[in-house]
Amino acid sequence: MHDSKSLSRRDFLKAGLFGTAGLAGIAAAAQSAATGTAKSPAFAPLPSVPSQDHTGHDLTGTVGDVDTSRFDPMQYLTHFDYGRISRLPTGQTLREWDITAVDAEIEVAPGVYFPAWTYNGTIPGPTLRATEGDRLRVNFYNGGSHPHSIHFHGIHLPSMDGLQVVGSGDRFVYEFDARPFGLHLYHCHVMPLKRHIHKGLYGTFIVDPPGGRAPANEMVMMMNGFDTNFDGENEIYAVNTVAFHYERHPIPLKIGELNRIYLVNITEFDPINSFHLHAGMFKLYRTGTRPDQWEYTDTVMMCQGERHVLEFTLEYPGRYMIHAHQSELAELGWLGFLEAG
Ligand SMILES: [Cu+2]
Repeated sequence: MHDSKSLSRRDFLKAGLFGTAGLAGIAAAAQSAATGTAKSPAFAPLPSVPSQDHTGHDLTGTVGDVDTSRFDPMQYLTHFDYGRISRLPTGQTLREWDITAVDAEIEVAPGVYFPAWTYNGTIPGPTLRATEGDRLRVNFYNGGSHPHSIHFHGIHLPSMDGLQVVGSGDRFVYEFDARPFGLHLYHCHVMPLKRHIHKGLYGTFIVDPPGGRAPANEMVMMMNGFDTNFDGENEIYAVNTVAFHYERHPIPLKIGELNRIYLVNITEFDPINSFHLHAGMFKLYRTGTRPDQWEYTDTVMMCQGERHVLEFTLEYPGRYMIHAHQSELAELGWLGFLEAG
């Protein structure tokens, strides 16, 4: 066992009880422990009585907030990028996007910055959305310091699959038709893959069925994690990057309205992640490719790269907890609330 592990894993977000300074202190401490250059950090011991929320849940969450002017998880949740739309001479719809790989500092918990590689400056990158049969053109520019690519899931020519390395300062145009409909994703596919993915090069890619899906309140949730001290394990987990963000800011939903979550697992280092809804059940459409096939459950386990469409309606007013059902992941940031009213 590595010394830094005992510091970096379970202790990490617990320090959040003491706010930004404590959390940053632990991050710095874990970093120095990993490099073996510094002494023990100055951080406060855990309190003997944990704080609780109004439902009686013990809270291990963070204090304060991230700078939402740079990335607002609440906005990301419901923002879909349909691209620049035009029509080809054949009548086919063309959707075009410009995507730039760029190195950036990303705030993954209040006061904790992660030296990331991103698509268009955020983690996740933009949620790209098209309809089955559209022609897609993605103008990729690698403005980052390392070689990258974009690998899209779905059916297309192998030459458009993102295995070709795009060097720093180089460009590549990915062009293919959107198929099949379902919930897909895109991510960098340059080796070492683990490193390129966990650094933040990924986003959600939705292909709608030709007739669309039933009207619903739609949300995108990418389950992700961050190895803030580069020891090969995540210290922070979240949906949509910021630990505990939807715990501090419950997602407002309407009673009786159909909700649809596009749920993607891109967590690196852990073999699985999971999603659990409290006090409700959802229809689970695996990969979103078969509207006639679903299962009815309240928990789903997902390997890295798996994604599912979840549909549900909430009957009662109040806060419904959502979290990873692996307790450790929940305690390290993957926990939030839906607020029905
Ligand atoms: Cu890369």
